[in-house]
Amino acid sequence: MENWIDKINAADSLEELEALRIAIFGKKGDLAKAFANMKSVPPAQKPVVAKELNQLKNSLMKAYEAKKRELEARALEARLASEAIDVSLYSPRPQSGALHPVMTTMDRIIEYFSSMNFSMETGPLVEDEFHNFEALNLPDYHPARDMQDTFYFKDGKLLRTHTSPVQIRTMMKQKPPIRMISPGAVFRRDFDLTHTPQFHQVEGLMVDEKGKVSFANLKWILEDFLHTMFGDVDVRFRPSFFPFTEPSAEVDISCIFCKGEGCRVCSRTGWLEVLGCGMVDPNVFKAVGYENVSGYAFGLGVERFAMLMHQIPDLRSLFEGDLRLLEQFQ
Ligand code: 2NL
Repeated sequence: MENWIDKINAADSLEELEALRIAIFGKKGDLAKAFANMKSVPPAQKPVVAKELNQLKNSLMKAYEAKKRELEARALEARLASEAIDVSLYSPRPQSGALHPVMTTMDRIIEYFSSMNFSMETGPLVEDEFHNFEALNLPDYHPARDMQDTFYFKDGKLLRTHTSPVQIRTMMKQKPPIRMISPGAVFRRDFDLTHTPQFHQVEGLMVDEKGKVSFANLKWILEDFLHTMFGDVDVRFRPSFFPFTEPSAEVDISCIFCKGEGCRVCSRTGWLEVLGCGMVDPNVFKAVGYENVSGYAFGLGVERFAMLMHQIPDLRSLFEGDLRLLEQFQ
């Protein structure tokens, strides 16, 4: 019985100590056996033996409890050490996405026109012929309505080919004055080096009582807008034609790559076309039920703006999802 104390003191793990507990204090353990042997002790000696046995039991208990506390404390220390977090440890930054350059460009365009008190309007991508064509002075024999350029559905509906139907819808539900932009996706059956079937436009429209909105107002705001977007560039207006504006103009900036010297990007002209615009054609106002008003409108392609602002040479790199391009815009 005596060396149990030594064995308890020498125990090096909680498992080892538990085995000792069962061997000493268990139902079939040494102490149980010793107490059972009391039967064969002569009655006169029983009190003395019983006292000794109880003292032995108490000292074994004490040794066991002390060892248990010690081993448990040691186990806790080990766990604290192994689970500790080193907050000074280097950790790589989690991968995070970023807005696509077409969207950040669109945001900058929206930001400019918001600062000029233009409201932002949106509308459906699936349109009808009236809002996408007829109301815009594009009669049904007009080549722009050709199956070649437009995605048609079986029921005669179509994917909008520009965001102008949003202006038509806004004019039909609101009275002048109107000062709005319509940013969004548009669709054309066109897919080659410089065209994608889906791209993005921002169009603008300002309408007020007849005589209040002039071509001079249009010229001023587009020049201010282009200087905000491209910095110190020259701006020129060239006469042009759109079915929905009269007079119409296309707007160029001096080439930002060669500063107007002439290079491959500007086809040696020194100029880059960036906008179309004009005074809203009276037939458009007739279609939406407006009388005695005048207004200007303009439209631009966001992909083209993004490419020029970030000097991206190939349109396709905007849509291939190549991380080497996208990571440059984090
Ligand atoms: C371009 C040319 C343009 C418009 C869009 C417009 C809309 C209404 C009435 C009159 Cl509701 N005009 N939009 C006007 C002139 C040009 O876009 O080159 N876009 C990429």
